[in-house]
Amino acid sequence: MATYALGDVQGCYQSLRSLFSEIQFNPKQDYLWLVGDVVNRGLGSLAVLNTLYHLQDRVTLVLGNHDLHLLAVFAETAPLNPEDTFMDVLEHDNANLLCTWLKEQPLLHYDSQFNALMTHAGLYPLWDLNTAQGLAQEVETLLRSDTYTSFLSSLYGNEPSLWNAQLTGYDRARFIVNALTRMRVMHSNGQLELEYKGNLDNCPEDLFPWFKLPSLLESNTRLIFGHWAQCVLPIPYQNLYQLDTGCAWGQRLTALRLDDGKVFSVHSEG
Ligand SMILES: [Mn+2]
Repeated sequence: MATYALGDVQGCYQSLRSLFSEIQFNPKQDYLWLVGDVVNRGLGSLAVLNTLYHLQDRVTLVLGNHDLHLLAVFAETAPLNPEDTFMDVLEHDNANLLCTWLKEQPLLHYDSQFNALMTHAGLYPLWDLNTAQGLAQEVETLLRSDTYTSFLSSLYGNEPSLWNAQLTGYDRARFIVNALTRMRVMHSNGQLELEYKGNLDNCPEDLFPWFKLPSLLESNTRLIFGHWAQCVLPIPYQNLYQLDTGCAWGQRLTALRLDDGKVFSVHSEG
């Protein structure tokens, strides 16, 4: 029995199969964690989602920005973008089943046995573990509510950019979602800059990768995330495990075996 955390799959079904083979994944014994963005960009979003749905007792998935975008498009609260590749999900008879399941997934997972925290984009520096858990639950409650389409329609936008515990309503929810699923760099005061999507070397001097600011996470807690393929870090880098190794961009799909820290990866096969 082993537990594997996988980086951003982004609809790359053949790569997922290849990684399953590499880790000799046994669905009767092993468990999978996924850092989110399981769909979009690759050509197999439906097959990936179907696979995870059928493995669901074995799967712990935190939602990424692309997963939320699929939910918003399915709910007809956001337009399909030209580069979106999840039409296969939207057009399938099981679209409702798959999207309903996806909608019930968390935005944050913490496991005390592994002392590991997983989110899509990382941990916002002004939040400790307890705070982040509570805030993620606020969004999960909205996603599971009867008014979730209204929430999804309010999701898009970069403001507010700075956390304030007094935020309320959809502004509060939008900040939480942006911090958990879209964050890459920020100003030193914690103000998110969501437009910078480049690599670490070209990061403007007045901006900092989120993990360069002092963290409120205990240093022995492992932080597992993805989202930023251009942020190339050793695995691990201190207590950070950046697992997005650019599968959607023709690079690699990576898995971390939580039990012993061994890292596996395969070349992207789309
Ligand atoms: Mn992402």
